[in-house]
Amino acid sequence: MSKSSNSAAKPDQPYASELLAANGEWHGESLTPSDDIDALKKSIVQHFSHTLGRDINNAAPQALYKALALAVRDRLMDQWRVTRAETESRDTRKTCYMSLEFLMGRSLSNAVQNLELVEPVRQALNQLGMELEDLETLERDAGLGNGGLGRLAACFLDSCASLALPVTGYGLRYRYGMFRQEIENGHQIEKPDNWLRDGHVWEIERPEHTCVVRFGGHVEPDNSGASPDRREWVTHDEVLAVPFDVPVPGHGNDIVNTLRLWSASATDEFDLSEFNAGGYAEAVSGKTDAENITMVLYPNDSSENGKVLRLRQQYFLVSASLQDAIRVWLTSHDNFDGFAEKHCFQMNDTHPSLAVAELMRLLIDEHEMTWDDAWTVVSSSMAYTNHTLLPEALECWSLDMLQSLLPRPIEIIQEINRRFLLQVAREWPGDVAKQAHMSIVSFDESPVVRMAHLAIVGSFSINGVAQLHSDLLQKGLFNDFYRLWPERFNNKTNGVTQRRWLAHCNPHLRALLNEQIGTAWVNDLDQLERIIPKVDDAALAQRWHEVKVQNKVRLAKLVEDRTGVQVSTDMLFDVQVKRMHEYKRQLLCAMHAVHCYLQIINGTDEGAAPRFVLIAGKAAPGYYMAKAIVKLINNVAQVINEDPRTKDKLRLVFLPDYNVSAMEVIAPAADLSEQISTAGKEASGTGNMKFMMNGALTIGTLDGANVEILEAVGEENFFRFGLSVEEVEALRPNYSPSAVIAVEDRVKAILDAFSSGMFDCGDGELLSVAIDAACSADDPWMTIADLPAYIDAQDRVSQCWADRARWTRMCMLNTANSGRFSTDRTMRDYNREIWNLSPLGTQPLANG
Ligand code: 26Q
Repeated sequence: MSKSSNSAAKPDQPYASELLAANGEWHGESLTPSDDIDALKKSIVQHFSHTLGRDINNAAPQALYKALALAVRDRLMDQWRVTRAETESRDTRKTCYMSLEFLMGRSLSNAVQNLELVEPVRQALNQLGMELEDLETLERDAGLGNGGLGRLAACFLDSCASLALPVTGYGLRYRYGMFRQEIENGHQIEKPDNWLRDGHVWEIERPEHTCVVRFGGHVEPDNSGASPDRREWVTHDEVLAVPFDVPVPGHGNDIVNTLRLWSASATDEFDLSEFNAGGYAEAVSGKTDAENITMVLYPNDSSENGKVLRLRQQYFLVSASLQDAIRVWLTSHDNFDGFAEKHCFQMNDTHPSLAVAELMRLLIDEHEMTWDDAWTVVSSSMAYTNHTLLPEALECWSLDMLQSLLPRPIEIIQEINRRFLLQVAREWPGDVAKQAHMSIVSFDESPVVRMAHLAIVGSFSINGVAQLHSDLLQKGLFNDFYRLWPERFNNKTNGVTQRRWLAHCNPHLRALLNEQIGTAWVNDLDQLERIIPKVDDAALAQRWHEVKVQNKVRLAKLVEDRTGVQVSTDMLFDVQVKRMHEYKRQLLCAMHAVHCYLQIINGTDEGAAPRFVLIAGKAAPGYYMAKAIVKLINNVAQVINEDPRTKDKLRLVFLPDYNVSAMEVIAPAADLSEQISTAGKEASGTGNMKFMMNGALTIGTLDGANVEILEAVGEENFFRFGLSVEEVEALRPNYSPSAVIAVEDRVKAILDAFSSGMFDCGDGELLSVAIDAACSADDPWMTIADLPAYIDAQDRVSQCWADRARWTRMCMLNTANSGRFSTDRTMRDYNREIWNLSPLGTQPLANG
């Protein structure tokens, strides 16, 4: 679509004329063709007055945002149609990325940027008397994810579109996304996130592609003779899956991929028995059961494990998505020859792993394939990404529940398992323990289905998300499977999209980089290395520093608006933002803040950098300990911030409601990035990459992708501390926090301060729960073991901070070496080693 398809005529609606008259025409210089600006203006005004039916005399800001968003969306539509037509009609391989979460954040600024319309839009708005930044912030985040895994899926979509890879995202359209977090009296309070309340401009409903998903019932033999393996699933519990498509624009390449989100809707077949008994209203209200399926995103919460609604969500997603892929295939094929070669179904963790059974069911029961042929298709098109090593996070579903909700899929899972166990028995003859250990269905009295085992058995590719994590999967958690099928295992280190996480969120640094090395880095992040020869340029370093200060001003304002706490931009901005979890050890960060505070009140703080410690993140609503840590941080913050002795020296803030948009303000302003998980527990981390890209220095353990960040930037530009994975495991049996406390005065002083009641603020119970857990020899996270090394590392940070030239040079080197943490690199890796897609607009690969 051309960028200036409309003529430059002045808008002719009365309200539009008023709008222009009121604000005056703009007469500035512009590099953008004025017809483009005029066309945008006309479109904005047209949507405002006609699509939205609003009156400029009392323009609600939301309507102004929407009018702009619609004008931008219009410019995606033609490209979207073309991309969809090519993706669906080309007889080449495509990927369906299946995920229960897509944490998209805001879309307007992303679309404007990827369409390369920033300047025309800015000018059109200026001429209408508005600012792009003001309208952008009116958009609600699409918070359809918990954290890392969901945001990763969103970054993947951006990179795939930008690389012109035919990848469709499949997810759920939750009515309520990730809860909003409020802090009351130091406690986390959850509020529903009704993100669709004002409508969502970025989705197009496609009722014509509605699918039916079935639940419950029972299975009967099939007498049709269509396939020997076919069975009849008799059920009357049907739910409609209605797709809502969200455009995913590539950067500057005319590609618009699709994120297809399914919404559950009741069929119009009411419960006839109720209906005939005169219970019309009762019959209709039965609909809510079906519609509840996509009502709410589950927070990542072990207390929610095993909930039947979550299982319904998972099956609903995979059944609808696979039916959709098959529907598209059958529009241009009359059999399944070649289907496996032309599809890859990438499962984002085990959440969509029922896909293995569901694709078997669809092929055998609905498309008359034999078991063996169907298994060939499934096991050569499914791929599984693991995101966790924590055993408690591995999904298991009770066999009973599966049997009553999904009687046919569970039958298939049992048969997959039966055949798999024969293979195990051939490999390890007579080793029943091995069979018990590897079995998909556990050998317990109340058996459970281990979803990771199902995913592994059904997939041709199994990957971890950072080198260390992938190594640990092969050596530990999945070792038996690795020994059986080494060729299936691989690593794909995570990344983040630099379009959102540098170019968009850090406009001052973007401008400086553009001036120094040109703009090619936006699509080729390795170009950032061209900064390396310039890191000793003092004038450039000064400007780099000034950019950071500007970003700190912006964050300081956000912090003051949300918490009332004022912070100076002269302070070291020391930031830990991520989900609240014991393994991430926010407690370590809080304990260091207490250490700094004690030094100040004891007058022993010489050499300590003035610090603003910022912590943010949501605790799962049922995660008692994580909530206790939130309360602890808030109490410590209150004491520190109210003590006049800390003025200009120390601030601690817990920023409520951390989300994607908050991170867009936080990452560019951070000086120090806290990546301090217990070694071996954080699969990768992606916040670590966002901070590095924006030139923050990392204080971190050798965990997840931190290892690769350190490798990229060098020991001298990274504050490494703490036990390694091997050291953690070696120490664990003899771990004794009290032995550490006995020889470490600094640690003892911190714990004494807590036990003195200094931070109780009227209720200290929750605090002692958190502190006692850390002081227990059974503390799995070994916080106290790493505390002395952490304080030492923070002292090195303080020393370094005192030498601003050195500090800034290190920051520049961090940005310069962040190229490999682009999801463009990650997606090329997936494509080279798993997907094998040929980019849209090119000739298919020879084997494609
Ligand atoms: C489980 C059961 C019931 C309901 C929800 C869940 C659930 C939901 C979300 C379980 C896990 C998640 C999310 C996990 C996650 O975000 N993992 C992170 O993935 C990132 C991307 O690979 C990594 O960088 C992080 O290290 C990893 O923690």
